[in-house]
Amino acid sequence: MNKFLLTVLAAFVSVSSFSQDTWEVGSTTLTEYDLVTGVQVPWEILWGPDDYIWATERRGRVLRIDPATGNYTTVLDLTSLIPNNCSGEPGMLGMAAHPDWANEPKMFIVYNTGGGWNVFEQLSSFEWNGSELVNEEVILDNIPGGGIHNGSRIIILPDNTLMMTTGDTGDGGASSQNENDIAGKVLRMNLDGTIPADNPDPTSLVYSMGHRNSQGLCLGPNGLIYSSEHGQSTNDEFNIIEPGRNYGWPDVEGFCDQADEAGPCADLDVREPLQVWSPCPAVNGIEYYNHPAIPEWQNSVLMAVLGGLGANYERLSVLHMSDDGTAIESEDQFFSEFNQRVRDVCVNPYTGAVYVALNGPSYPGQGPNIIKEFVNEDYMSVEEQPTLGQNVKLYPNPVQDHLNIEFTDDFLGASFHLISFTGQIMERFVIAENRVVLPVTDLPAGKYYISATSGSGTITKTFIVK
Ligand SMILES: [Ca+2]
Ligand SMILES: [Ca+2]
Ligand SMILES: [Ca+2]
Repeated sequence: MNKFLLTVLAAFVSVSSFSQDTWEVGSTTLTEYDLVTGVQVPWEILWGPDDYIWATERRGRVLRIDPATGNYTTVLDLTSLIPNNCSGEPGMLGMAAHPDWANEPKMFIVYNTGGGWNVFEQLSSFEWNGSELVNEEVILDNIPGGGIHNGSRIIILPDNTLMMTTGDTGDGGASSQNENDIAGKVLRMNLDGTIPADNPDPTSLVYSMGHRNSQGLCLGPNGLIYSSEHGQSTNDEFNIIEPGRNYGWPDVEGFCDQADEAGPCADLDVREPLQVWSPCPAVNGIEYYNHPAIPEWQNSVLMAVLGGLGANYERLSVLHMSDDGTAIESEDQFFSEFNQRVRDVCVNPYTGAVYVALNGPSYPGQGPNIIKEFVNEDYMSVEEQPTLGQNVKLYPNPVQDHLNIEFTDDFLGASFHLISFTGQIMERFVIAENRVVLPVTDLPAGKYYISATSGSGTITKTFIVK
């Protein structure tokens, strides 16, 4: 038996012997894993064209994560440019991959610079050279920014144009209704930042207007474009984005259902949302789900929900769509038990697993955070993915006396840290052998994680002391 097979077999045995948390979704059982622990406010997570998960951290870093092992490397670090010590809403935000990755391996990334309320926003592309993102090219700069309400999600449309949401920068919505201001809008541009000839106004990047602060954007079926949008204190919205339409803010919030909204609704021909939520639960990243691995979630939009300022409503919402995608028929809610702001979601196209980025218990989010995986293992066993590169395994888990930690060869001579669940480094160890036995009898009961780093990247693994 060769070494690769042995590794796969060992992985199978150790995974199946763990007692992991599971979640019932109809007749499907989802098993929960901590893919990565100890990251700092993961904002965008996406499944990349290279079959890695790419994540922005709001503080200004891009991580590239092996979904099979959780091994990650930091491939871009702009933390020195991020406003306000990376502590507020501005930071590194949305990201999308170039649609022709094989020939043009580039990531498009939105980030803020400046400080205080003197904040700017820009969209840049970076080239992937196989180990990091380099050669920044500015696609669009001087986008108005603020201490709050900077958007911004980006997606690539099927016609290879780029769509970007911008926030009203906290100006009360003056920019949102000013067609000459690119704040408070959905923008559409060619990949070099120029204006597509078939935009609603061929001299403007503006695709739709009257937005407050949209932080969710995804493609649906039949060419539909979905967007989630933060309301002020009521009327979080879920919209279908249509060219040249006005979405009402600040004259109209949510539906055209108040006496004083009748005038602006008619004058601006306001496009009403599909659904609203009041008080605002703070709707965020969205992804269309149609994978057979979780049949109960097919033809739905998975929507990350931060929880609102009172931190009462955090969850992953599953919005079940009508057959034609133009209406929400019902909503299911999951994972409010974590009491964690849910920021974004992405999907493994092979296994149908869903990844969820958590941002801490309260506004505006703080680390250390987890990116969790929820997978139907009955489905995954049909379509096994090979384990690539370095790995770390812990067992037993939960543990009472001695934790066994197995490291692949890359880690020999490197070190690992034992870290409390709130992020304090408790101890550092040098990795001299493939298997390390860590006595845990002196540790108070609770959750911990280890973080091991070699030249090939970092792996974090969570464990529980009983
Ligand atoms: Ca995403
Ligand atoms: Ca609206
Ligand atoms: Ca209304």
